[in-house]
Amino acid sequence: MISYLLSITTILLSVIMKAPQIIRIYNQKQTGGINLTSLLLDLINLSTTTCYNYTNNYSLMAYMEYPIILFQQYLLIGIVLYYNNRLNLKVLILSVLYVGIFSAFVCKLLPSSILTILVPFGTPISLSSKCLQLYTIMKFKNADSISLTSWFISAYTNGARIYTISMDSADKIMLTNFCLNTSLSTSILLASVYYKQTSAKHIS
Ligand SMILES: *[C@@H]1O[C@H](CO)[C@@H](O)[C@H](O)[C@H]1NC(C)=O
Ligand SMILES: *[C@@H]1O[C@H](CO)[C@@H](O)[C@H](O)[C@H]1NC(C)=O
Ligand SMILES: *[C@@H]1O[C@H](CO)[C@@H](O)[C@H](O)[C@H]1NC(C)=O
Ligand SMILES: CC(=O)N[C@H]1CO[C@H](CO)[C@@H](O)[C@@H]1O
Repeated sequence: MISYLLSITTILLSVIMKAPQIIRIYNQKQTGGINLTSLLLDLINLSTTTCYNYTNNYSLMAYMEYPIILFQQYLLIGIVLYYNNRLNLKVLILSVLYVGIFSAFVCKLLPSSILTILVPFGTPISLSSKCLQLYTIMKFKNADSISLTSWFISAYTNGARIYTISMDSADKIMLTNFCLNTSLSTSILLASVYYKQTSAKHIS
C-alpha cells in the first residue's frame, strides 16, 4: 500500500518536476545560483535514457515521464540562456548538432549499441550534475533563482525509490545510486533554504 502510494506520487510529481523551476526563473527574470553546465549534464542523461527506451521498443507508457521531463529541460535551458543573453550562434550550432545526433538514434542511423554503452554513465552524470549545482550555490552563496519546490520533488522522488527498491529487489547498486541522489538533492534543498534566508536578511 505504501509502495503503491509512493510510486503513484513519484510518477505524478516527476512529470511536473522542472515546471516550478522554469516558472521561478520566468518570474524573476534572472538565473542567480543556477549552473548551466549542471543543466546540460541533466539534458544528456535525459536524452540518452529517452533514446535508449525508444530504440528498445519499450511501450511509451512505461517511460512516458522521460520525454515529458526532457521537454521541460529544453524550456529550462532555453529560458536560462535567454536571461543570460547567451542565445547566440554557438548555441544554435550546438542545438542543430544535438538534434542531428538525437534524430540519428531515433531513426536508427546510429547503432543503438552506442546507447547501451552510454546508459551506465547516467548515474555518474546525474550525480556530477547535482554536485555542480550544489557547488555553485555554496561558492556564490546565492540560491535566489533556485526553486525549492523542484528540489523538494527531486529529493522526494529519489527518496521514494529507496523505499520501493528496498521493498522489492533490494538491488545494492540501485539503492546506493538513489541514496546518493537523495542526499545530494536534499543538500541542494537545504543549502538553498539557508542562502535564501541569509540573502533576505541582507536586503532588509
Ligand atoms: C558551473 O560549474 C562549472 C564548473 O565548476 C563552472 O566552470 C561554471 O562557471 C559554473 N557556471 C555557473 C553559471 O556558475
Ligand atoms: C524494435 O522494432 C523494430 C521494428 O519493429 C525492429 O527492427 C528492432 O529490431 C526492434 N529492436 C529491439 C531492440 O527489439
Ligand atoms: C540519470 O540516469 C540515471 C540512470 O539511468 C537515473 O537513475 C536518473 O534518474 C537520471 N537522472 C535524471 C535527472 O533523469
Ligand atoms: C520501461 C523501461 O524499461 N525503461 C528503461 C529506460 O531506460 C533506463 C536506462 O536509462 C532503464 O533503467 C529503464 O528501465
